[in-house]
Amino acid sequence: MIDNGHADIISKLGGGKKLTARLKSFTEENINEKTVYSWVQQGIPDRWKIAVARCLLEDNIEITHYKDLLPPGMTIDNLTAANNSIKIFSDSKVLKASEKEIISNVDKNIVLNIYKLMLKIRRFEEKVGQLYSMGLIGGFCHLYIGQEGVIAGIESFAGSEDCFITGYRCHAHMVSRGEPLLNIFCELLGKKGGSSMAKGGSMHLFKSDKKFFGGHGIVGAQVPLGTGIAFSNKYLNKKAVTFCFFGDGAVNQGQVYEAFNMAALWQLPIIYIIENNQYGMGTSVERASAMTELFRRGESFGIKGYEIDGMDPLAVHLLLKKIYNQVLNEKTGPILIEAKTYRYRGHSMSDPGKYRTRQEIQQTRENRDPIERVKSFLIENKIKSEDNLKKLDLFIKEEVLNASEEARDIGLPDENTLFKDVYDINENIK
Ligand SMILES: Cc1ncc(C[n+]2csc(CCOP(=O)(O)OP(=O)(O)O)c2C)c(N)n1
Ligand SMILES: [Mg+2]
Repeated sequence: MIDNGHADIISKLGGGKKLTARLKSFTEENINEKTVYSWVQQGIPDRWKIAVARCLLEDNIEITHYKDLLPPGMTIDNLTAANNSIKIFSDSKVLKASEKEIISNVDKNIVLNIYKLMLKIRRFEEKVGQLYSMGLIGGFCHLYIGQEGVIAGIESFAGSEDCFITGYRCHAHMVSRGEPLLNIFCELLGKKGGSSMAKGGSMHLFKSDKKFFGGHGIVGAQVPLGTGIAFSNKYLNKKAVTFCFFGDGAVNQGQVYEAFNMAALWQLPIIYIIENNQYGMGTSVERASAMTELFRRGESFGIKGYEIDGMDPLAVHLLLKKIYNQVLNEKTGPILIEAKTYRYRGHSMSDPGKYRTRQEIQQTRENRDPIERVKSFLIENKIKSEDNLKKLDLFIKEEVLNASEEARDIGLPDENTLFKDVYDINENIK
């Protein structure tokens, strides 16, 4: 019987004290006993109804009489089905690692490798920016400067069989997969020896033998494509995780959710990584997204989500490595990561940048820069001296400069390769 209060339900669930503890463990909310007791008279408020319905369900208590516990559109069948397969309450959460945890758990060589990779990416991208300004690179060009911590943290534990796919901001992913800088410069400059035979350019870097599947210009398209790669790995019994990167703008594309559904349904080995740099082409997340906790966007498919500070590459290494191992070995199915990051340069090289202040960029650079962060870690923990790190920077700068000079001296591709590998609707692939 239901009147205004829910005394009956609360007593069936063992009383207010027991129910309070149970709701706390479900939801991590600090609900107090007095509040739960007040429901005896006042009824259970809407926001707690599903949690209570779930308790009834778990205790095999008939809930048909308590239909008013369910929100509009939800039937008892829905609830039962959800309880048997996916969780109603996602375990999505924000991940954090303290300096102490990092010091005791991350190997020094890994810290150094992460630093080297980030520096290589940054110096490479700075050079690309220069070459673009000199008119040597055609088409669109999107730099990754500021976001290096995300890819470097992930690359530090990824295996050579794991697959990577991203959007058009893809130079860093190609560098991190180990493609020689010379080949990437050649691709950007449209020269012979370019990674995509000089036909892809900045947005379409691709190297399947390094398990890097692009470089895609259509916002969000990499999500169903990456999901397909993960499907293939599962179908062929390959032990590999797919890392599928996309932006905070792409997360609002419909195709992302179609892909999430399939990935969850088929329990595919994929980690989706939203690189939330806070802006699309010029629109902030707050202006573009109705729900800004992007790591929770997979919840309705039962995909667990985690937010992480993408400007803290050592935390990315430590915390995501555990999740990666679960996906790889325990076959947990898809996971969604939101890496909070920031790009210092414009959306592309032709962005006037009027949608944010210089001060915002400067403050992020000064306080959150991933390279400076790891540099301080290396020095403070006496892994490398400041002098050592200066030398390393000079070495990397020279490596980048040499590759770029060499690429500039290389000729254009032969004319007869121009139409090779190009899809022709009449003659298929030439
Ligand atoms: C389907 C589609 N719509 C629009 C565009 C134009 N466009 C290119 S990049 C971009 C913003 C994407 O932002 P985000 O996903 O946050 O990635 P970011 O550039 O920040 O890395 C838009 C709207 C496109 N390329 N494809
Ligand atoms: Mg963005």
